[in-house]
Formats: sequence, structure tokens, C-alpha cells
Amino acid sequence: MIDDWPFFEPAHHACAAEVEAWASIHAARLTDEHDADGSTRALAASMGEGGLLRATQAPLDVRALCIARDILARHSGLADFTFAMQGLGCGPMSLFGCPPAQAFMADVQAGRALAAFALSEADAGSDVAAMATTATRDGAGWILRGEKTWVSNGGIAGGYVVFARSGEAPGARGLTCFWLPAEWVRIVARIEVAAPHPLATIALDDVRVPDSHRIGAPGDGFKVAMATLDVFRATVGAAALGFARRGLALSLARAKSRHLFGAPLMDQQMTQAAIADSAVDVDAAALLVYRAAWLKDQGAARVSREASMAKLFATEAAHRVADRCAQLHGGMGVVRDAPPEVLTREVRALRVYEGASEIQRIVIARAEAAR
Ligand code: COS
Repeated sequence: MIDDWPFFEPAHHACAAEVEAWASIHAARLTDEHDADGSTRALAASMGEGGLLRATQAPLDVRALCIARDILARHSGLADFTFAMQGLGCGPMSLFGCPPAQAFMADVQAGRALAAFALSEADAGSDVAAMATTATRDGAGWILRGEKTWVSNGGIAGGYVVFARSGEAPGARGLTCFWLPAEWVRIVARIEVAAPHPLATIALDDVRVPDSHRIGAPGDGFKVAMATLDVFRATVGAAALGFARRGLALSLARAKSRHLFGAPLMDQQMTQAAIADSAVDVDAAALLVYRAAWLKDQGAARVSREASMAKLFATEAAHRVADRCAQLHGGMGVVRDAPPEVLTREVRALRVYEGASEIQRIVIARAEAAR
């Protein structure tokens, strides 16, 4: 449940109740780490049926997205992943429109199709503007050529948002964004990661793309990507918050039930310090996440500084909380598939994807310098 803070309107409390009700019945039941593809499909279908995916498309209410990820991540990392990707993979279309993608977006919202966002490349992750995939004008359309990697839902998505160098200007000013149905994309390899979820490297082999599939103006692809991340980066912080809440709950349960030196673990001052630090991490992360979401919902054009602060702090905080949780569990903290070990694996990637912590610090420092 979310706190009774002034950031929220009655609709947000209703949204929290709806997501919590769905998650408490379905999230763990439909999550099987050993079948990430099947679980992602099943989770999306169930979320679509339950109406949860309405929040992932325009008009985007960032607080609702954050509330959903906060709750889902507390229940299941894969449920959070599934929800988030439906939003991120439709984010550029939600914000800038793309008529040919409309039927696909309806399928995504119903949970019948999965969405993907292909921005990173082997040699262009943090430095997005260095991407090598090209979009070359071809009569009324474009030809796309190159490889994208770390594409979540890659291999099972029904459509891909793709960014390519169109060359209007050097660097960040010469990229363009497109939406491609899955049939136009070749899957090069699937990638296995610590907390399993569908992930792949994809190739674009001289794909002919009509101009109607372009999202935003030619040359504005970097801004499309950054505007999308302005919305979704705060939601990564929200997922981290949900993971941290889970870590704090596990830590408390352990501290109260485990006895050593003739007293509950909770009576040890070092345990109290760990619990206190985790509680402060959770509340501070929540304040930064919902501040960024609220600000965006108020109509702010750019919330890069606040979204980066939320993502940076919440993901680093979740890492600390998960580590304290594992430590309080002793040997049980590292047993494979035991809750603390699952949590440790689930939080790790958040400090890397959608802008590593180091990138968030660059964004924040630049914003401070410009204030
Ligand atoms: N909204 C709209 N426009 C934005 C923007 C935003 N949030 N952020 C930047 N821009 C604009 C800038 O205003 C600038 O426009 P002008 O050229 O008209 O002045 C342009 O985009 C380039 O911005 P900047 O100079 O900051 O670009 P850099 O190449 O220095 O890159 C970082 C900035 C490092 C912050 C960016 O590359 C980044 O976020 N990298 C991480 C990428 C990422 O998250 N990858 C994960 C992919 S999803 S798993």
C-alpha cells in the first residue's frame, strides 16, 4: 500500500488497491524463473485481463506507473518487468504518436502482445549518441541497418521501438526513432542474466521502413529517447523501492524470529541499526520517487534532474537493503532461490539499466551546474 502523502489523489489509492489485489493473487503464481518467456507472456495476459496495463499507455500518469511498479516489484521481479516493458516499449508512441503502431498498442494493452525498446548497442550503451545503427533515406521511406543489444522482451516481442543514426547532424542531433513489427527484425542471440527475463540481441538487415513508422521528427530520436526515459526512469526507482520494501519486510521477520545469545536478533543494537538504515532508505527512496512522478504529472516539460535523483538513490538504496537483508539471514542469505538470494539478484540490474548510476550522476551534476 502507498503512504498517505500529499503526492497522491484518491485515484492513486484506488490504483494501489487494484494492483495489490491482482498481485496478491497472481504475481507469485505466474512467476517461474526457469521459464521467463512463458511467465512473461502469462503475466502480461493476466495483467491485461485485470485492466492493469491501461496505465502503461497515454495519457501517462507517472504516479500510477510508479505505484504499480512499487507494488509489483515487492511481489515478483518478473511481474514488475512485464508491466514496465509494456510501458517502455510503447513509451515513444504514447508520447509522440505512431499511427501504424495503433493495433499493436491495443494488443499490448490487452496483454496479447509484448513490447520492446531497442536503444543500446554493443559499443553504445551509456553514450547513446555514439550508436552505429543507420537509417538511410530510401525514396519515401528508410533503410535500417545495424544491431541492437540488451533488448528486453527481445525474441518474444510483437514489435520494437528502434533508434538509428539518420545523420541530420553529428552526435545526439542526428538520430531518428521508428516502430517496427517483429517480422522485420532478426533475433541474433538470446541473453541469460542473473535474474532471468526475456532479453536478446537483434539485427536489422537492410530493413525497409515506411516513413509512417517514424516516431517524432527526423533527427529528434535522441530527444524522443530522453523524453521517454524522463517518464520511465522514475519508475525504475519505484521498482527499486518495491524491492527495498520486500527486503525490509524480510529483514524484520528474520530479526524478530531468530534468537542468538539468548535473545531475539532484533534486540541486538547492530540489528537495530541495520533495520533503521533500511527503513530510512525505503522512505527516502519513496519521497524522491513520488516527488519526481508528481512533478511530471504536474506538467513539467523536463524532470531529468528529479527522475535521475529518484532512480539513482532508490536503486542504490535497494542494493543496500538487499545486502543488509542477506547479512541478517546468515547462511540462509546466500542459499540459491531462498528469498534473500532472489532479492539480491533481482535488484542488481536496476543500477545499470535505463541509465547506470554513473549516468544519473552526470545528469544531476549538469542540472545543478545549470541552476
Ligand atoms: N528531454 C528532451 N530533450 C533532452 C533530454 C530530455 N530529457 N535530455 C537531453 N535532451 C536534449 C538536450 O537538450 C540536447 O538538445 P540540443 O542539442 O538541442 O541542445 C540533446 O538532447 C543532447 O543532450 P546532451 O548534450 O545532454 O547529450 P549527451 O550525448 O551528452 O548524453 C546522457 C547525455 C549521457 C545523459 C545520455 O546519453 C544518457 O542518458 N545516457 C544513458 C542512456 C540510457 O539510459 N541507456 C539505457 C537504455 S534503456 S535500457
